[in-house]
Amino acid sequence: MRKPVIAGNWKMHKTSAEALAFFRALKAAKETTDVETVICAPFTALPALVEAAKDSGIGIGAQNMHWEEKGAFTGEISPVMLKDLGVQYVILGHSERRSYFAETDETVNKKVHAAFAHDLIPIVCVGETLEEREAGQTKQVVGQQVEKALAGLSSEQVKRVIIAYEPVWAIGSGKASTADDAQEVIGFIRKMVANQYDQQVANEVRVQYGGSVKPDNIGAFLDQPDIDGALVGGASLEPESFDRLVTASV
Ligand code: G2H
Repeated sequence: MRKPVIAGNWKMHKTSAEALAFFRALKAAKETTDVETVICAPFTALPALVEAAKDSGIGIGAQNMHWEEKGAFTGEISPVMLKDLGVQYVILGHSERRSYFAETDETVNKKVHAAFAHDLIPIVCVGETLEEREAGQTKQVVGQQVEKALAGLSSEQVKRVIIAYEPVWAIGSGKASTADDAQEVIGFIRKMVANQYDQQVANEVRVQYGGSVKPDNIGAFLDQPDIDGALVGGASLEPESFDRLVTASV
């Protein structure tokens, strides 16, 4: 049985004070143990959130990191620095990073390895653009992203990865994928993992859907056999809404 993961991706929203106010107002997310809940916040809000979330059962994640431990990389944050803060998760390869900050499958793969080297759980984002979908290339594109992101990982590591399938056209657009379409792609991802590793690894790896998930559509995604939760942007910014996402996932 795979435990669903609901992860909020706050993107470039909230100061430390706003993050703390959000955290204090959470209710259901602090009470449930049936769903793994994670908040991925801007770097600057992470220390306050990690402190506030101690013993709450809610995990805290970053939204990116460099793959090197240290060095001349102005403006970057390393896995060692995240670990030092007490962060447990890190989003890697989000489509906004791929399209605005030149993230590639190769850099995502380096970061995934670095995450495991420092005991951070990677939430690896993949997804096709509208153009690719309309050209019938969804599975080819997503398959290649998954294969390259996971290259060189052991079976035990792949079991711990969280993959987030986020069709680019559904992100922040208010136009979510249908649950059936998301299931088709996520089922395909799981089959790919079974072919490349084995059925047991495929049974354990968790694959989320992301892209315009809201409290009133999350249930349809979680009813699908292969969808193990959601990576949520806009609807994760208000505590009431985050609580409703978690409640709807139990
Ligand atoms: C996709 C998602 C969060 P939103 O980026 O990763 O954002 O839920 O706002 O579409």
